[in-house]
Amino acid sequence: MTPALPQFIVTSPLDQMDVVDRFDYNCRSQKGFGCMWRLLAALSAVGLCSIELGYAEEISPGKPFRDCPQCPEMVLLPPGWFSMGSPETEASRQRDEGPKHNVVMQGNVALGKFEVTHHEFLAFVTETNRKMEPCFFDPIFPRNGKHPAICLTWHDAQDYVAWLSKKTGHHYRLPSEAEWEFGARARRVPGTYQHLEFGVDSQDMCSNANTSIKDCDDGFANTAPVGSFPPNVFGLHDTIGNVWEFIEDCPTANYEGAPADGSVWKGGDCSKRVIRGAGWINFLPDHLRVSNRGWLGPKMSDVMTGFRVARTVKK
Ligand SMILES: [Ca+2]
Ligand SMILES: [Ca+2]
Repeated sequence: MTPALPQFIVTSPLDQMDVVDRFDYNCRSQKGFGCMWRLLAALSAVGLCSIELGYAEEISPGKPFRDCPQCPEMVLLPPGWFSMGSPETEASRQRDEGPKHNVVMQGNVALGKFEVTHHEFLAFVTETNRKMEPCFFDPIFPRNGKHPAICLTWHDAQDYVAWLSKKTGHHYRLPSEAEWEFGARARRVPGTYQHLEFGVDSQDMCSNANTSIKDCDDGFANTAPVGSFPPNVFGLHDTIGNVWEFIEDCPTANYEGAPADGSVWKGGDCSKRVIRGAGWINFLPDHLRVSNRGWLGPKMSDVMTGFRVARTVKK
């Protein structure tokens, strides 16, 4: 019988020292196998060892998978908790980013490793003979099939995930806002600022994300092929920059009453939908902070907004 997944606690953004510190704290009053299991799970979460996590499907954090040849590549997020939102002292902070609150993630959601590409979305458009805006086929700048899909609406994204679910038999959907922020907060370099994925240094951002920062050159004037920049600790690319990403949730005035379990918040102004992560057209520091929340009408589309998929993983 596979032991139940231990409830270890890591912070996200996380690094190896975070995990070791938390392990020490969690195990201070425990001894024996339970404590060792916590350590193995913690080390597995940061890629230092591999253990069977007890999922009904053979999926584990850090190992990308794909459910069909046309499907987006996915990465399972590890269990853990994080502090969602921004502190009141953060530069350019907006009121809808608070209050900061802890969110516990159960390790049962995978996110797209990349933003959905034009080629991936085109498979859906072609198979279903879907009518799209001309801009979807011919944007105002050069791009190829590996660039993120743009000029699509939140409803287009919803129909795409429904198509994926029917094709694969798995539950594809858009990420909740908490799932997206948890995935985006996994910093790549230990020691960088916790409220940003990469830090506030322009060169650091330029080396890790496609934006419109003016004082350095990230190599891309418009969208970039997905995965042109390094992944974060969870293995996700382009959470910050490249294109804004549609979220399942509706915008809210603040986080008062927000769920603490990573689920979609059933409320807010559903004449709009949340978008996160900013894009190739944005500058530091306002929109490129990982806490920043944007919105777009569900029937609106533009050359700056795309999405990444989420998929529920059975445990
Ligand atoms: Ca750029
Ligand atoms: Ca993005």
